[in-house]
Amino acid sequence: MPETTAPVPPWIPAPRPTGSGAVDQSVALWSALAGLGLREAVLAPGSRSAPLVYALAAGEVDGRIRAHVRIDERAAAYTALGIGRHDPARPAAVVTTSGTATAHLHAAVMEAHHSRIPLLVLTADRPAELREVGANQTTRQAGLFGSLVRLAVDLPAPAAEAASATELRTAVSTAARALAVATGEHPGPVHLNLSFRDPLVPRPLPAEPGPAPARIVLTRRTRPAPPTPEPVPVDARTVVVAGDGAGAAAAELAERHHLPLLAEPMSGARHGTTLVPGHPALLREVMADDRHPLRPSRALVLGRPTLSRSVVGALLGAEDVEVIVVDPGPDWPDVARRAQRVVPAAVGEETGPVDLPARQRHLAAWRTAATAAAAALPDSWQRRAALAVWEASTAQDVLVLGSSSLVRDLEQHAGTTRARVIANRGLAGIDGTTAMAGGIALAQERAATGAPGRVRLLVGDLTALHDLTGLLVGPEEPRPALDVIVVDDGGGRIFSGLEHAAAPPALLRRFFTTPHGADIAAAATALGAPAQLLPPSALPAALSAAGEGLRVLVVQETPREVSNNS
Ligand SMILES: Cc1ncc(C[n+]2csc(CCOP(=O)(O)OP(=O)(O)O)c2C)c(N)n1
Repeated sequence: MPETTAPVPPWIPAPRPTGSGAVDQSVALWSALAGLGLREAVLAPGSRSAPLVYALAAGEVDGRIRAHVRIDERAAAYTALGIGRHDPARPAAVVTTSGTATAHLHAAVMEAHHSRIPLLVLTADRPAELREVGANQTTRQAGLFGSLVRLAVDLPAPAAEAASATELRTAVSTAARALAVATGEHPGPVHLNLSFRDPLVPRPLPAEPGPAPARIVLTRRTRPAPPTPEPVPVDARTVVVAGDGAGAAAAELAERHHLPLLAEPMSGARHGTTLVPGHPALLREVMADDRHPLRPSRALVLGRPTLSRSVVGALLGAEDVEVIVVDPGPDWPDVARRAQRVVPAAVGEETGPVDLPARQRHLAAWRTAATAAAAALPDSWQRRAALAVWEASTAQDVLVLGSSSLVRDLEQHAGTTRARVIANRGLAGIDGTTAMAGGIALAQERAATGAPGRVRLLVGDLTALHDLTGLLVGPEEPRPALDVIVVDDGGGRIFSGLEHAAAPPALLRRFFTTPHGADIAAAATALGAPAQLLPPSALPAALSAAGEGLRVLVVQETPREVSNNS
């Protein structure tokens, strides 16, 4: 079902009275959001949010917003986050009932804030007369997300039987503002706390429904224009660092000036002729030696680098390296607090004459030395599994990476890619990853004009176990077409590579590695996701086998029992 972009109407029809002010208001709200281009809503079951459910089926809204239902609110929120990640111009709404349900959205809201992903959070609440009096499932959820949201509105409940013209106009204008802010200059999450008074369901109308306005103005805010590039100095000893979200601009900048490109896997810039694959190990050597011939004197930083200490600490923290950050947002990355300039977008300006052959030799030296430094690192089956998934991903595909060692294996050892690579690097949580990838897969399928590329998720076993409910997609729900590849090495491998490796083995094992003994393939199967258990050698063939729907490939070095439950 490819998407179409309909023009935004200047107004929406006022909802036909439903006998419930809460449902009237919800119809107006969805109708406004649909008019402004919102296409997807992820809902978790609950009673207080019922008006929003009934309203989705109302004639004014029906068929314009696709609904997805998830039992776990965290999975619902991460699914919505994934939809917004796929196309930030088309964010999704997540809807919950009141009470503890709202707290389960917090992690996804945090990630959306730090990753600048639009996300519309709609929480249902009791009206003012039922707050702070011990009413069931009623808590202080207005403003719950604090400074993590770009906008928080606690909308009063409309009148019980019918929403007034002012109440409807307020809901519509608030929804329009929320969507505009979420997708505006500083994209991110917004929160509407919606109070609903009984009745929560449509009811037979009284004989004389009150007068309703014929139509309600729909505010459309102009999208922010892309920033104007500003000149930034470049010379032979400049490198380009591409972190999360850098995009192709980083690769273009590096290529135009023949500069070494140090690009993270999910930078959107892991391509081009100047990419230095395997840069982290080399950079450790380079930055440890003041007189190293490859030592840079300037770093242009695009996107937000988080993966390698050799980049974030050693390079960007070095006294002899001038740091220029290219970022349009107010929360630009500058962990070492050494950025001399921040520009919203950049165009390189050579500081002197360019000796092209010398620059090409310099670049070749970077690439050769990086390959040698990477080759000296110990091999692992986990790395080979990660590379198999990387190499299976073509330009039409999306590869979603969990947070942990696999993304670092790829940063160190993967080559170029034209696939879209996505990771929750906002806070690098191991939570919600499967649900987020599911959201991406749903959006990918909807946006495709032809056959959609395959969406694959690559995660460690703890990350997979942390979000098992991300696999729980009910039989009546649109099903994401997603391959979940779990590299199951019996716990968190990452900690053995950090300073904790020096801890007593029993302590490292129990408190950091966290062995679990869980049968992930069986758990996935129990949740309705077909699963296979396989050795690393069988992964390439399993990846190329035509996958349909949601399937889980659990890779173990020596599978406890090679099975095929699919
Ligand atoms: C929600 C959350 N809790 C804890 C962490 C800390 N953490 C980072 S990586 C990791 C272990 C991940 O293990 P696994 O998914 O098996 O990947 P591996 O390290 O084996 O590659 C943990 C617990 C986190 N990032 N997010």
